[in-house]
Amino acid sequence: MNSYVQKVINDVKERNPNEPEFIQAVEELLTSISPVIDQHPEYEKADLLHRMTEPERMFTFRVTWTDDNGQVHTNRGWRCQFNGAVGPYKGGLRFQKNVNDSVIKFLGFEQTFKNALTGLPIGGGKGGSDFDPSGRSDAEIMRFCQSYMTALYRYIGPDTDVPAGDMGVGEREVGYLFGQYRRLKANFENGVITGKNPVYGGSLIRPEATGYGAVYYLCEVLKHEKDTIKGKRIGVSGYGNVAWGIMKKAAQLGARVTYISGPDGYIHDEEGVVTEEKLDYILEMRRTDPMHCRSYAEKFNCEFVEGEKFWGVKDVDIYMPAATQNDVDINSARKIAQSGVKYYIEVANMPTTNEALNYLASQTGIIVAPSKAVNAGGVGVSALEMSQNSERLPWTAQDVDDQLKRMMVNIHEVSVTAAKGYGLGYNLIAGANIAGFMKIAEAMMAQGIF
Ligand code: 2IT
Repeated sequence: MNSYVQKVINDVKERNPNEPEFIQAVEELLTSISPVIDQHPEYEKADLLHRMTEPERMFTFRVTWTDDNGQVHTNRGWRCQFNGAVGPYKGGLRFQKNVNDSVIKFLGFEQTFKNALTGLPIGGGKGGSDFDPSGRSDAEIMRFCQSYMTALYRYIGPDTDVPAGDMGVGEREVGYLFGQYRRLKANFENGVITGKNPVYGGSLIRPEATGYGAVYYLCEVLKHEKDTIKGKRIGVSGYGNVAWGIMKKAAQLGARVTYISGPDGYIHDEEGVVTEEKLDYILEMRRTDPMHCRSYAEKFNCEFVEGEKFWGVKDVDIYMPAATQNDVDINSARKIAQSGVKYYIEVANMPTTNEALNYLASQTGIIVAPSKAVNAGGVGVSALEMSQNSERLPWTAQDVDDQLKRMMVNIHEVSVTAAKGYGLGYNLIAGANIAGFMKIAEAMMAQGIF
């Protein structure tokens, strides 16, 4: 490995000792762009890698709110404005108990390169809170969101930093957050946040975009392998918004999602989550009980395996981890390799440990696609939402979907080209990392030293 890359990885470890997820994301990216640094000594002179691994700005704030019984609670809020070299900071808010500095920082780092890959002018950011929304009433969620936005609104804006949803933040939360922003600023800047209801400026297809984009990207991989999506069985971990989009698009294209999973176990539905009734139930199950998917098996009379993950089952053609970070470790990866599956398409942000990812990509013959490329359609359509807001003209669903498809074809294409340019063959991980990195690197180099 390049010695400057090695030094920066060591320094990041030393500087961020309690941030394993952040270190993991940095190590993954820097390892893969090492050949680029070999060819660009000017990047070391400009100390580009230390600069790129330190957020431009990151802050925490207190979020106090009152529950329905009059009890006051105090949570911590975060916003990480990681890199603004190619556009206003852009990235979601995650409301989940396990959110901490490391999680926010890794997500902001990943977001920077993902957003660069979309080809649209958006920098990288992320935020959230350790607030646990489960079991909270609508009124509690509203008060929490209002308090959160009261602390944040001075530091964001349509040309500054544009949050969106992530885990625990959907259209309802985005609505409360935007309402409070509008109230505090006494204006209508709906480009300040994406993932809105279309009735006040949200984009059509945004709810589906991450999942649809992932399937469009998958189609490009299959095309490259002279294969087709028709008839394919897909195992998707998770059953959130992203997994739902995958199920819907897979069904439209003649494939089917036959395994899904939740924190409580996994479901095997050999017929696939393909009917409108089943797809609607996925959304309802998510809304009413985000921790359990068992009820799907009861309702549709299929197998439920309690407390297990499905990695390793042999009756699928494609694995798509779409739950959360580090869902697949080396043990799961070994089972996946033994299953004989040919495609491993990451969807959630950093769903695979580095050990597992390296193993799958280099020792198994499985084609591995990285999340920062595969899930970029979500934030890509968020950028299209920003365009619609600034032109004050909503686009049709067809317009958005066409752009999304083109974006995913392009992300695959630039990744393939970038990897080939460094003699790495059909390496989608290195390709995505190199292509995203080069865009950020060139923008930073052009803007002087800071
Ligand atoms: O991880 C992600 O890309 C998101 N949560 C979406 C971010 C966005 O700004 O739409």
